[in-house]
Amino acid sequence: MHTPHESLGLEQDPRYVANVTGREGLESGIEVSVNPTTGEPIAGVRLDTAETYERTIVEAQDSFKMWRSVPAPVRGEVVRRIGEEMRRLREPLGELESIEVGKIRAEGIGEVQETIDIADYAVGLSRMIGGRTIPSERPAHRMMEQWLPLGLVGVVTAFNFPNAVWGWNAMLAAVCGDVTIWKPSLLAPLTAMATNAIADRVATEMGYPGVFRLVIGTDDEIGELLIADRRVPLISATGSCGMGRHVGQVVAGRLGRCLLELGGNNAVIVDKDADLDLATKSTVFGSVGTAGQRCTSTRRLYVHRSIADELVGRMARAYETITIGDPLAEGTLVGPVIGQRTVDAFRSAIAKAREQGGEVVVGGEIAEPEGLDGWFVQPTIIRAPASNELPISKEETFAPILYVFTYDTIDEAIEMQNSVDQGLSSAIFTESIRTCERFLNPDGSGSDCGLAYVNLGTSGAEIGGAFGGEKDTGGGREAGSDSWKAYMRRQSCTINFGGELRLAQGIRFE
Ligand code: UN1
Repeated sequence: MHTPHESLGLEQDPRYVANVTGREGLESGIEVSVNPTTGEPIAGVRLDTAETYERTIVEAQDSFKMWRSVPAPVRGEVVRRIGEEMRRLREPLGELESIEVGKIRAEGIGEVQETIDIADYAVGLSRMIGGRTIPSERPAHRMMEQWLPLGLVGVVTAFNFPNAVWGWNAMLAAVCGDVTIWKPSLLAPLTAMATNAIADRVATEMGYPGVFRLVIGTDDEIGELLIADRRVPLISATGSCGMGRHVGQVVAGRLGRCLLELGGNNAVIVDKDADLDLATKSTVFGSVGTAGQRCTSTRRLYVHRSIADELVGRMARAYETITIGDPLAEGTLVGPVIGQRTVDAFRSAIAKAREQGGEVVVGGEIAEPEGLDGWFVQPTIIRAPASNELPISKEETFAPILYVFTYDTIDEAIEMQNSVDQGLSSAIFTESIRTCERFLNPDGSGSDCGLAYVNLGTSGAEIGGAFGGEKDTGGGREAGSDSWKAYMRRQSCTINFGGELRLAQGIRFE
């Protein structure tokens, strides 16, 4: 139905296999990317092998030696041009995301915008990476710290943000002097190829080939090689908690560095004095946006008892008006989920919720938009039983299901919101400064998540803040603030510019 736009140059990529039937399979070394809207194959991708992986890493080590000696502001200039090229190709690239992962057009384009934003940020950073000067306890000594390029950065991404999550990592890594080895999800290899090709082409034209590298392969083969590779000092991985636990252990086993951005199970609290209009609109976007397939999607809603029926009624009415269908069609708000496994997980979660006493308020079924044979589900709201016991809500199901709970006191609401294993994003709607500050209490007794929003939903972070979460979310931070430090190594330098040996701690050794 839709094909990737020719301006993306996919046809020129030697990995690209046009005219696939969908039956190629892994034995042939070709992975077929499938359009989740129609279930039809889009194109195939020739997979990397242990051999091509090895070659990539060996070559990347040479690229790193070249790149690290390029002054940081010049590296920033390369990133600036990459950002410009992303601007130029924002629409076709965003549309490719719609075709390959089913995001609605606005969200596909918005994701590329997120890469553009982080590129802009990285350009500024390239002139600001600095170290501190620290007073020395000894006369005629200077202490300072400097930040040095780290080396090869392995970036493992999930299907749901096949462009921006790479951008957060690769744009920062590039200005920091590192070479990126990107292993994208096999559910979104075409977006990755198109994205990486833009960066690689710009850098190569400017005389810096090989800074942005892509390895496409299975988790079992290429993923395992990458995470176990001592030549790759940092692995930045996005995906499920289970995946992160494995990656974390393998990387720790070789004393490498890990940046993990794993599952979320994000909640919104709506207090009695909230602006319900704002709370409704924000929570609908948070829970059904990207068909509930963001790590930041809203999965739980805690509502003050006095307004619970009113808010759930408004939400249900909003859900009923949502157009589910072709993500590229005007007016569609919810596209397909990524595949049959998600449909199965959706069904199983709803069955469990029912068994556990949950009541389906709206949705709960497979959706069948006319003429489309892909994987669609209805955005769903489930009310927990009066006991608030609904064990399934502690799990992250990557689908548009929202569980609703009722509370009486804000302390109770915060406790429930913090009662899950994951700690990515959280939000509260209130007009009260006391409630707001209770949620953000600097003593740490409020939200236990890496992201906390007031009068905003749980998804849709700007790149300027550090992005990531606590507990089983993995603790990593990407994008803005001082996240760049993960991509560099710190060196504490002490210079004696006097003529005498002076030992620290006043030790005399004469
Ligand atoms: C993700 O789902 O892995 O905050 C990333 C957001 C986006 C990023 C989501 N800026 O929802």
